[in-house]
This record gives sequence, C-alpha cells and structure tokens, in this order.
Amino acid sequence: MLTTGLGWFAASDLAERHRATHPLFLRVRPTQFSWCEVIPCLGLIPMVNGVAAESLPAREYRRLNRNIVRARSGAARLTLKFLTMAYRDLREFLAALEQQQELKRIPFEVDPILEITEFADRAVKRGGPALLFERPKGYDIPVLINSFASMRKMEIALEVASVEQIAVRISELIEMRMPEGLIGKLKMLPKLAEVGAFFPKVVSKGVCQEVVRTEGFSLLDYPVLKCWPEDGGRFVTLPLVFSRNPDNGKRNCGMYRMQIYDERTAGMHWQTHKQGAEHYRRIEPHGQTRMEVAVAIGADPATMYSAVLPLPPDLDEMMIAGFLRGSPVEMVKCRTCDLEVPANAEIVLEGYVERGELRTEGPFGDHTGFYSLADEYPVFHLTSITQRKDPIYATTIVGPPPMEDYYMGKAIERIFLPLIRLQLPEVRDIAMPAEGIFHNLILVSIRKSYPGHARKVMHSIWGTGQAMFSKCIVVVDEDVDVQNVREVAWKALNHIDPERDIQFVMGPIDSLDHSSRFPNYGSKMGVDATKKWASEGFTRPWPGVIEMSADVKRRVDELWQKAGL
Ligand SMILES: Cc1cc2nc3c(=O)[nH]c(=O)nc-3n(C[C@H](O)[C@H](O)[C@H](O)COP(=O)(O)O)c2cc1C
Ligand SMILES: [Mn+2]
Repeated sequence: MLTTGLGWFAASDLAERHRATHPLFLRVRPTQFSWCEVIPCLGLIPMVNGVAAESLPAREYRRLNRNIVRARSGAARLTLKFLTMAYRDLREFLAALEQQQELKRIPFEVDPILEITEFADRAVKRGGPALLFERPKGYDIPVLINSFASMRKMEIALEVASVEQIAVRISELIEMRMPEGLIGKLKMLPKLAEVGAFFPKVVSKGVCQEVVRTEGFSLLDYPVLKCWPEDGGRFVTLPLVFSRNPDNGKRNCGMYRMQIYDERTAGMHWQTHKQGAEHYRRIEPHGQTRMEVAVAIGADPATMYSAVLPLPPDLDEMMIAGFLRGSPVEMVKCRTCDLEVPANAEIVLEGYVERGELRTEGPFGDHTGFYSLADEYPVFHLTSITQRKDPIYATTIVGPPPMEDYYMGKAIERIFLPLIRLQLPEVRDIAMPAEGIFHNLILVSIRKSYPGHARKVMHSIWGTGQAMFSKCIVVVDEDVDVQNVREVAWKALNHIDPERDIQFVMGPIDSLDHSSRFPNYGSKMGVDATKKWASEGFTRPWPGVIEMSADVKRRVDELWQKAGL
C-alpha cells in the first residue's frame, strides 16, 4: 500500500536527515495509485501494496509508470520515485477521489437546472469534495462536477504528490541532451523510451462505443446543466472538442463550451484565438464547406485536463496527455466521421460544423464572474452519439472565482513555469491570483540584469501563446514572493512612480473581456515594479526593506517567554 511506502520513507534516516533541508519532503503525500520510495543508491526494491513491484502480475506491472523526482541536498543526491498507474478511465479516477474522501455521492434528486450549480459553487468555495449527483432530475445519467476543484484533487487527477512534480519532469526532458560516451548513451535509453511511450495509440475497440446511436439520438437525453439564471440555455461545459488542421491533418483538442440549441445542434464556442477556430477558418482556402468535429465528454483525468492546456498549435494534446499520465492515450475511430476520440470516454458526440453558419450563442455566466455577452458562433451538427452503457456526464460550472477552473489554471501556472523559463530564464516565478481570473493579472518576479529588463519580460509574455491575453502584468524583483499577493501589493505599490513605470500597449484581448473598446482588441498594462537603476535614469537612493537585526531577535526570543507573552 502506498502508505507503507510512505511510512517507510518518512521513518528512514535519510529522510530525517534531508527533511530539514529539502522542501520537497514537506510536500510528499501519497496519491491513491502512487508509492513513494526508493533511493537507488541504497538498492531498495519498489514496493506496491507490500509486494515487490517485480512480482506483480505482468498485466499490472505494465501499468506502472515512473515519476522520478530528483533533488539535491548538499552533497547528497536524492531520488524519489513515484510509481503510478494511469487511470484507465473516469471511473478509476472517481474511485481514487472517493477513497480519499474527495467525492461525495448525492443520492437524492437535484435539478440540473441551476440547483447543481448552487451545490457545486458552495462546495468549491469551502474546499469541499467533488460531487456525483446520482439522480439529476429528469435523467438516469449521473452528473459529476468539481472533480478538479482543489489542488488536492488536481494532484489525485494527475497522480502526483504536488503538481510541481510535473514541472520537474518537464525540466528533465528539456535538459535532456546526448550524454558523452557509450555508458552515458546507454543510460539515456530508458529516458528516450519514456518519451516514445507518450504517443497516442489507435485501438480497434473502445468502451465509448459500447452503445452506438445513429438513430433517434438527441442532445436532450443528457443531464446538461443550465448553470446560471440569465444563461441563454443549457451548456456542455467540459467537452473535449476534436478537430483536424485542414492544412496538415494535425489533431487539436480544446475545451470549448457548447450551448444546446435542440436535439441535434449546439453552439461551438471556440474563441477566435483558439485552435478550433483556426481550423474552421482554414477550411475555406481548401474549398471545404464542412469541418468534422468530435466531442468527448468524460475520460481519464489527464486526457480531460490536456484539453485545457495552452499548447502551441499543432502540438497534439493527446501526446501531452500521454506524458501526463505516463501511458499512451488509446484512441478509437469515430463511427460517422474521420476523427479519433479517447477510447475510454463516457459519451462521444460526432458531427460537423458548416462554413459560414453562425448562430447566437450565450449569454453565459462565465469564469470572469460576469455574464459573457451573446455573440455569433458556429453551429455543431450532430451525426451520431456513442457512449458507454451506463455513462457518467462530467461537467463543471464557472462563475465568481475561485471555481473549479481556478485550480485547473493554477496547475497550468505551475506546470508551465519551466517552459516559460526556457524562453525567459530570468523569470523566477509567476502567479495568477484567483481574482485576476488567469489573464487579468499576472505577477512575475525576475532576476533583473539590465535596464528595461522588466519591460522586455512584459513584451515577451504578451508575445507568448495564450499569455497574449495578459491584461495587467506586474513585474517585481526576485526578492518578492509573487505567490503572496499582499507582499506584491505592498512592495510593488511602494516601488512605482506610476507615470514612469506603467506601460500601455494595444493588442489581442480575451474574447470574454467585456470592457475592451472592441471585442478581442484593446489595451493592456505592464507595471515595472522592480527597483529602478541609475542606468534607467533613477539617481535617488533606493531604501532597503525594514528588518530587525538577528541578535536582537534572538535576545527577544529569550525574553519573550520571560515576559509571559
Ligand atoms: C471549464 C473550461 C471551459 C472553457 N471554455 C472555453 C470556451 O467556451 N471557449 C474557448 O475558446 N475556450 C474555453 N476554455 C479555454 C480553452 O480550453 C483553453 O484556452 C485551451 O487551451 C484551448 O486549446 P487550443 O489552444 O487547442 O484551442 C475553457 C476552459 C475551461 C477550463
Ligand atoms: Mn491545441
């Protein structure tokens, strides 16, 4: 059992010796399918449920994946090996949540019209469990919500003790280069094999096609939520929308909400900057009038989560999902279109969008905490539904922060830091506080090296993928902890001469922004809150932060008790 591994680990001398010096130790917690073990130099054998991993049945052994975290503490090198077993599907994830008291079943009737929202909103604000509504009013398909709605649930979803573990794995990949000498190269082989193992696999059968509905099917058969009182209708909020780039056939998977119009049509809310929208624009030069689209609802958590990641165009989300779960995503061919979907999905909507056919979508109570305005979006036409025999409908709500999507975004912030630092090594940390709904407020700490450095970092962020939406970027020196919003407010506001240090620029704006002068286009603000240098024209002295001297602190530590405080 994982706790055995952890118990051993915590009790070991080595752990004791390093606990004080390495922060990782404080963070290590088991996830259901993880076992934390092993310092290879001691030659210990990975244990799973008290059994040596090697003696597991072959079928089970193959499902084990290694998440390795290396830490250096003084002269000692420490390797933590987390053995994880990729969730086969949504159900295994639910079992893990349930086992860790992170899932609550609601056995009585609750209305998917507004009532489920109120439950989910209250639960997330209290750090409560994911909710499985077993009897949504009017349907016999259970509704799952809030399954990613805390850092703990994100960790269970991604099978890590801390999402930073993924950042470490990414850093290791980035740092991977051909080592010197034959021995070094041989040592490299397992690492390369690991990379190869991420690619999605097409399989001939999948549970998502246990039931194939090509007649009499309807979107109205599913317990789709009406989220907020002024919403324009019911919205599928957690769909994995698959399409192909008409130029090169490359797959994209994005999470774009879908408003149910009637039995066979829905709105396809891919915003203009997103890959689905780009594919749709590109069908025209190819003379196509239709673009096939397939939508998977509910899958193993890494696959679901990959649809949210701000990846570069043409980078397959399914490959990244394979990396996250440490095991390839199995895909099956759709029945009525030339696309593949995750074989383990709960429900699949197959269909197409038609060039030039737009329809009013929204309003929708959005993750800004305000209703996003109604606008014109393409219409998705359903050609068939495939599903498991007893599907679970996975959904979420967005609204005044923090909501479930905040935690998904927070994990993105952590996971992508090493990639940002690849381009901007001067970046120490980045934070997107909940109230900034991701892109409204980005706090960045940098190691400043030359005049104007803070502004260079702002422009670079505005020029990077979906970070282009950053409405307000505050750049501080590396001594400021950007995860502490109070510290940032205190220090940054002290450090700025607003007229000198605030920079306005024009550029693309998030489609959901209701304040910009035009949809999708408006201004952004960068705040250079770093210490100003003489080479930047600042010649007055710059004061240090107030701190008590160490000897006085020590003395008062002693006197404190004497004073009875
Ligand atoms: C719950 C949730 C709902 C989302 N809904 C939408 C949406 O309706 N439209 C949209 O463009 N992006 C939406 N997003 C954000 C996209 O999924 C995200 O920007 C993703 O990176 C897009 O992928 P792409 O780059 O492949 O287009 C949503 C994200 C989450 C977490
Ligand atoms: Mn993409």
